[in-house]
Amino acid sequence: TGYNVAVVGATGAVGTQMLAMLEQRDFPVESIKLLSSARSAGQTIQFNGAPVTVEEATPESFDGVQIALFSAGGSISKKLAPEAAKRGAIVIDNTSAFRMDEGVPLVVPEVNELDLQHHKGIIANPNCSTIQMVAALEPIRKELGLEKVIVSTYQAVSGAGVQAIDEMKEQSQAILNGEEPTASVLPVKGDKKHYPIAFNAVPQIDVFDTNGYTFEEMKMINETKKIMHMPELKVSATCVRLPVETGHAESVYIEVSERGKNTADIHRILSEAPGVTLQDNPDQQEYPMPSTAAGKTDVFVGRVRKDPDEDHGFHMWIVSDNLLKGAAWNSVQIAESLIKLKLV
Ligand code: 11C
Repeated sequence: TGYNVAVVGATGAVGTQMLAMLEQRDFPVESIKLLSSARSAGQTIQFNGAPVTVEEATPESFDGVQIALFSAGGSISKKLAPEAAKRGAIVIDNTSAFRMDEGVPLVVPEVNELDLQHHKGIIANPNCSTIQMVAALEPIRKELGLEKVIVSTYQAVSGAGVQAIDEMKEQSQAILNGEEPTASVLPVKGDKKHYPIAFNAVPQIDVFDTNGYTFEEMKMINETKKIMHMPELKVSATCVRLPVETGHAESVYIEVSERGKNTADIHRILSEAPGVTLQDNPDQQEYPMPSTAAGKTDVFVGRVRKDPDEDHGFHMWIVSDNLLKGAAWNSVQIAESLIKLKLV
């Protein structure tokens, strides 16, 4: 006995990891449907040791489906998630299509699992860079209060999909061969200009809003307030892409409400926090890095320091696998929470 599950975008960077997470967690799957755009349909993918053919996603694909995990881009979600919900499926959507909609819970289970109780058929999985940050900040907020967050990100190319990873590798090879690298995907597929990411750092993730921030930065700002139920929280973000394949890193400055706390207090809170691993031992040169966080489901935090001037200010370095806790694992974790809370 299990659930009829559909994965939309099954051939993509996140979809592939969703299947891996379902397998790894031994998720109770009665039947699985692998769905994609017409372009990727027809491929065969192994799931739990059996071959499954990828089908083109249509509204009818969701007849009889109980849990639908979407990660095939915002326009497919906009079109098909309501169709799936109409047919009785609970949609866990990994795109930005519905995140800020009022009736749609935006959930990181360690932070706001109970928001799932208010779902109306669609649940949104937050942006990867937001998820890892709020997972680390919520336990601090609970104990010390939180007033301000300033984050700078160091994001991996896998966040932009398989084509971006390929592009980075080809560019690296070209540069090592003494050739001129070409770029056609990053910073944003379809934008006016493209720059090589290999041997570079690009301060643009997603397109620019009219206020000078990118959409990725605005996602971090708006999603953080929604997930933490803190419309009044002061948040600002600068999002930067680095030539790292997997694992987003973030330098985060926070101001807590309580005065007179120190690094040891933050260490104690984080060492007890669910889904968080404290990795902070400067004596031993121990700190989180994308290379050590990739492939793991936890959020890793290190380099915790009290601000030299601000009594209630702290700095930290937060790293997590953007395809796992940032996407596939958080989505599967939401599905597990739905079962636990008897909402499916
Ligand atoms: C990136 N954070 O690293 C983006 C990818 O809204 O789900 C995730 C985009 C999203 O490029």
